[in-house]
Amino acid sequence: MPRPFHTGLVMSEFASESAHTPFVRSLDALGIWRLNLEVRLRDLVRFLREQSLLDETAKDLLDSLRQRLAEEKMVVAFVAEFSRGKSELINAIFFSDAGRRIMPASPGRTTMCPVELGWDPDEPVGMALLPIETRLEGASLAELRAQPRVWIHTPLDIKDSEAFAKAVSAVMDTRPATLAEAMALGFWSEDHPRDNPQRNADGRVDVPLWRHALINVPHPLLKRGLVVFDTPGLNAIGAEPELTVGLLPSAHGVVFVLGADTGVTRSDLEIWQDHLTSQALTRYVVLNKIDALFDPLSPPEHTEAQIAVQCAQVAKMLEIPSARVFPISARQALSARIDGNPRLLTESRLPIFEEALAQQLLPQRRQIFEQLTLEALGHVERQTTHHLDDMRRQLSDQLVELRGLRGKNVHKVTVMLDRVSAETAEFERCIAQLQALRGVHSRMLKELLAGIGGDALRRLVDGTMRTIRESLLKLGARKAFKELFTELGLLLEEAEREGREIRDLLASAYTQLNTQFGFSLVPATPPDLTRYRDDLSLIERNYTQYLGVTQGLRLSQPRFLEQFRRMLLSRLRVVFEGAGNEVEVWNRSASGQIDVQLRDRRRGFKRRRDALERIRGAAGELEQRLSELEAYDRRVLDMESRLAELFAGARRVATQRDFSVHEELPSLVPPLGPRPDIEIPTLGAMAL
Ligand SMILES: Nc1nc2c(ncn2[C@@H]2O[C@H](COP(=O)(O)OP(=O)(O)OP(=O)(O)O)[C@@H](O)[C@H]2O)c(=O)[nH]1
Ligand SMILES: [Mg+2]
Repeated sequence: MPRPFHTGLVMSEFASESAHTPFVRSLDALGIWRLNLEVRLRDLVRFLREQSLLDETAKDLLDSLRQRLAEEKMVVAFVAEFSRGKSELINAIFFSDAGRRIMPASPGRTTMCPVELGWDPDEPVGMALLPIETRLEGASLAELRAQPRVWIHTPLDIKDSEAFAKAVSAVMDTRPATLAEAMALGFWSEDHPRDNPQRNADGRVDVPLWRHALINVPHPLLKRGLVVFDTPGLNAIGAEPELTVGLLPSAHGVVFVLGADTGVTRSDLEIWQDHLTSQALTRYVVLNKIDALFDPLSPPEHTEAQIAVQCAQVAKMLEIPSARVFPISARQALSARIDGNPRLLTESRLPIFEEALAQQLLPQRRQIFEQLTLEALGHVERQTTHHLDDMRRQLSDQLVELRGLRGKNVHKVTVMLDRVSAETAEFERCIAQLQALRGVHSRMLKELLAGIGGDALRRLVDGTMRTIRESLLKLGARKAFKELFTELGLLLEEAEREGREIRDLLASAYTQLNTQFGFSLVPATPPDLTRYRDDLSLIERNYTQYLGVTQGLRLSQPRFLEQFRRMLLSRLRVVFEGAGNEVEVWNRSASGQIDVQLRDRRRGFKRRRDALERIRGAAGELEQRLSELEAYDRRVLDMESRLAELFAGARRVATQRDFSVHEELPSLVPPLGPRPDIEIPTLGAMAL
């Protein structure tokens, strides 16, 4: 069998071989779908901008959606007791194209720190290692990510897979440490002797050199937004709480690996129960090393039956349906892919597992994007339609007004000019009311935002931490935690109530402004914060789970408690900042609406006056102005139909179910050219 790849391959060659796996194909299709959608949204934004229909809020909304589409990551984490074959499995799924093992995989403890594989084009190709000593400072991983200087950076030569693998082998690095040091770093605990590492002859123990490794490589899959986490076996999971409460819960899929040679051991079961039973996780259980069950002296059916029995046992012990257990051989799969041996690959059963990943994980991601996109499109479409309807209404009023001037004498025009001046003065009286409204509105908004702001959060969290510190018993900690989340939920409820109050204020002010000054202001519904409440419950579940496990006891160490506090605060901040942003966008769109209408109306008055003055000066002006307005009216109609086409196109792509068929781009609407600088006059028709 010819070897399809030799060592020393170029990264771009990865794609051709990887493209055969279903996971890769689906991820690719998801990538293409996102790209198509991104193109559609870009066209829509361009058109809206050219036609001056893109206000700040719509722009923010569409920009952030496009950014999410372009940058959104899909995180898959591999978790298990040591030596179950996590790293080997990652090699088989993602790195077989390198023609060799990239992630180190060997008997015994191998991967010593969590390894995050991803691609960020703004960073150089390479590896960044975070020294383990950073644990002593209590800073969370999330905080340290933003400080490139504390990481050790090593460039990676991805063209040379030998050198690549050699550099990556740094994730195995350890160094001897005294017991006191190991204890301070979280690798030795008198309370959990079973988890402690073996002591060397000199009484010291080996501790990992690194706390976290980031590998940044332009692998085709990583380029499509996949992030893969390889984690070290047991002990380190407990020692790094961030893994449990931050990383694993936010992963889109978690692969739990068991060994067919060992079955479900007590420590496998502990990891499963302590870390992977949260409802929100999409979990896959892999029974690896089925090749170990192969017995040359027995018929193949015998091995087959044994695999089935083991899978059933695993399912029973983990309390999951047996269809969620995937028997595979990572080693066979890797070697089959390196050697280009399809029979061995089928035997390894890896493709069945990959198919399952592809079938479930990716459509889930797609659905989330679809929903976000449809919400954003709906919002922007309502806004632009409203704007265009308004334009047409004003145009038709103006046409009626000017048509009424046909055959009238100069005196009539002068009378009309006076009326315009009087109306302008009358209209400008709205300014005082608008200012008063703005004052009340911004005060209410400020109060709302302060209620869910960083200070409020910190106060609550710090209070809880004090209680936890004082009540060293786990029970007290859990109770304090439960209360914290009840309080946090109340903050969101209060924000919603204040949001409704703002809506009521705006609604009554708008009604008055509309009748008195001819505005067409519409109050928008305040944002529904349910999503953030759901996020809170998820965080609560993860943290409560963490407090419930043996590792929770580590909280009695001040350093871990501090790290725990920072992590919790930073996760809560993300939730509350999200809620705050949504409230702000909603409020900005309310004030934006007033600004736009005010500006339009003022321009309208000015244009009307200019037009009338021109008409007074020259007889031909009236007809010319009328035909200008008629042409503009046709143009607005045209804009409407083109926009409808653009929105429909974006929706079509967003809701496209079949990943593999991607619609031919761009049957795009031909350019309409920028909107001419004709101002549309406003205000209702005046009888002459
Ligand atoms: N027979 C057999 N051995 C395997 C298989 N998969 C992995 N192994 C071997 O099992 C050992 C452990 O594999 P690793 O990939 O290092 O395991 P790990 O889960 O990453 O372990 P840690 O990094 O220590 O947490 C290595 O020697 C692998 O070659 C398999 O499918 N069959
Ligand atoms: Mg490993």
